[in-house]
Amino acid sequence: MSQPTQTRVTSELSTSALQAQDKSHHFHPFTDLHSYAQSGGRIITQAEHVYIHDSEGRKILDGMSGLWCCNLGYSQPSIVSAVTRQLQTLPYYNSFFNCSNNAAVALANYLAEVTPKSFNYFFFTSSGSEANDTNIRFVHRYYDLLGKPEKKQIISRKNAYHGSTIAGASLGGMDMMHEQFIGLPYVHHIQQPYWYKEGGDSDADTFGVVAARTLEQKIDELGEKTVAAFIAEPIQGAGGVIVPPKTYWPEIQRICDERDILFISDEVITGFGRTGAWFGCESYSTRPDLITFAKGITGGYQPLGGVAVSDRVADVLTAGGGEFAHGYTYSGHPAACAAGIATLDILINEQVIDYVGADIGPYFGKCCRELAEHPIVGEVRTIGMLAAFELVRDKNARERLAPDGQAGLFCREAAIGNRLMVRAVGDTVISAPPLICNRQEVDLLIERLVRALDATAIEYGVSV
Ligand code: PXG
Repeated sequence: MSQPTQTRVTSELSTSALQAQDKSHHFHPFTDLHSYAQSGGRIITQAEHVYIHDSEGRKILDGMSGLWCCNLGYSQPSIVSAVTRQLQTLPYYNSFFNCSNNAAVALANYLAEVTPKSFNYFFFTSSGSEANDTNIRFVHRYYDLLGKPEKKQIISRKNAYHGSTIAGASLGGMDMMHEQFIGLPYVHHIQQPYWYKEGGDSDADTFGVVAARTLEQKIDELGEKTVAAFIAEPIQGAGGVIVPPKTYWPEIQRICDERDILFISDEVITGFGRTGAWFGCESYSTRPDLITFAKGITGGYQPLGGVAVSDRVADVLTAGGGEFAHGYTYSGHPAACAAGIATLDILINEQVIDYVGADIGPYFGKCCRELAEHPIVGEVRTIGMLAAFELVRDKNARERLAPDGQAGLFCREAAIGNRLMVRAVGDTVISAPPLICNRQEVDLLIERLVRALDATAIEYGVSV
């Protein structure tokens, strides 16, 4: 092997040198690999509290909590020391072959306290995608053990996001992803509850019921005897922060109650306080049988995901004989679990979830909803610390700006230019700031977002 010629201490490199090395050797997720290889990207070098810094020395307010995960911001020394202590004591051991470790035991017990009452068993993974693969394995195993092996089909929704492994992407309903691989044949997609885009002339509440009933129709079409589960995010995150009409979830729950299917609530984004409750299913009073979690469980400090298993499912899994032939090297990784425990400690000791539910969430929601007055904003959707802004040319006609998707990207770039990180999903600008933001930080977020919206309106010839 030849001696390395380049320095590995990348913090000493200039931005252009870092960009050159990055675009030459690093393939990025969800990125145009051709254009990235030409242009390179933005290098983030450090972060503190609710701010990230780039290699050009710009301090950017993080309106996306990293990627919906750094819910407690970037300065939590107790998580760092919990992980450090764990790495010094037991950096790794597996959870296979009848072994366990203190951190995984403690986290599973802790989760039994904070999840809805009927959830008492937890399976750990390293990501939300792996957790949804695990869900499919649990669901199929559950019905096999019940002597109903023909129940294999899973119903999901168009424009859902459930991860990027083959199973996660199959469960997801993103057209762009499905165009690039062959989805699992037993996964089917129904209408999403996206009133603003698909509601037509009907009012939101009527549309909510119509969208929910497509689940009932799909169960009938496939045959209830063959359907195993329905999976959904309480609020579609990557799909554009789609807060459903208030009629939607009660109707879905009614259908799940009446039919012999399991309901999986994918709470990778909505779990651990994002909506102002511990879990999104509590915000909407639904009763899932399985909950997918990841992201917020460690505030992004370690990769950790998993599945919360309700008594209904766990009783069958533990009663049946035979090995459950599924698991990952890093299931129950001690350092990741230590980060999870320290994160739950902060959520509880600092009453973060009450703060989101009763204080900063309503304040953030109010400030965001005021932007519905902006000439380029057709609709604002919020819940807890989640918000979506639909960019339009004509509010009354819900007419989009042309070409589709460009204004969202323009607005995102304008926001970054104003030192605010947000995300664009087509022409929907979305924000999911850290749960620990104070009111001044929310005000700053709104101020910078308004500047970006103004710039977008000017660029697209909508008078401000
Ligand atoms: N389910 C949901 C609801 C998610 O939001 C996953 C599963 C997959 O988790 P992992 O840890 O495997 O990434 C997610 C992840 C975006 C974006 O563009 C959203 C996610 C991931 C990457 C990008 O908004 N959500």
